[in-house]
Amino acid sequence: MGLMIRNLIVPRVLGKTQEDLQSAIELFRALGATPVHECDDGSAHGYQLQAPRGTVEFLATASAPLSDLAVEVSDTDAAWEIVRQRGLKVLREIADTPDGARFFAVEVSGMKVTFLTHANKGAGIEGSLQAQGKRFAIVVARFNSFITERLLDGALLALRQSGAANDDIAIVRVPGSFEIPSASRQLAESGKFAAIVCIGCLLRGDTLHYDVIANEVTRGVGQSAQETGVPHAFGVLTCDTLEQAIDRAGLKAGNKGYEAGLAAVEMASLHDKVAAQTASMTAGKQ
Ligand code: DLZ
Repeated sequence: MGLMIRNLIVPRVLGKTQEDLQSAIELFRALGATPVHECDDGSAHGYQLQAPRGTVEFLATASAPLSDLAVEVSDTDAAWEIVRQRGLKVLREIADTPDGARFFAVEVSGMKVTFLTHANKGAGIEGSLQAQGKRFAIVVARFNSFITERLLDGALLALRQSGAANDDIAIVRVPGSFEIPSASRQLAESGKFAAIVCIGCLLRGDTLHYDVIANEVTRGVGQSAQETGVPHAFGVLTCDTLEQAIDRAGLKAGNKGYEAGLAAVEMASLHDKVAAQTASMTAGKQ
């Protein structure tokens, strides 16, 4: 007969009017759910959201379940931040369970929802794209500013979309890519920034010493990252032609400044997580 089941839809009544659905819809969209279907048969209005995976769980228990809905997330702490910003009623504070899961529970539109991450099964630590409360510096070369200003726009967009406040983003301009490492090193050594985004554009046609400069900038930025411990994202284009650079600054090949901005946010988050994880490891073991 083949695969008969296509989808599991769990209807939940959250109120009598469409307004009663709003806070739940907004929360789930903020967490990445995609709206897939909206229906109205005159007596009910339905708004269907889709997550990458859905499972149904049948429970055998003497006690009532804690929640009406359980949502598995990739990062419980990041979801907790999103939920807290909305001032929802907290039913259970974020905590670890004895079997290694991490969870919390809130009430949204009268619905009790548990958010959880299952016990780490060796998947490893991963940074999240949460930049709230963190300070970032962007070092941008003026040389080939036609390109680097577009990369800067991309980096700013990535930082803001990840939650960084405008006041927490410092933009530092340097003459050319060659100057990026020394400026980023000074910023990193200040200890004020969670990560540095380096932006430049080297064109082979523009510089006789293209390879030498490209190698030096890459080495200098890497060295600054390794010796200061502050993550540096590399948004320095090394291209043969202007056309290639234009493609990488917002046209065919995306915007490398945007990608560098996201990498900076992720690495800043990972930096904190690794520090927290290693600090909590049992002393004396290696
Ligand atoms: C001098 C120079 C040249 C020829 N080409 C580039 C380039 O393609 N991209 C870039 O970012 N900078 C270039 N520069 C400037 C050098 O990076 C540096 O600013 C100057 O040599 C002054 O130290």
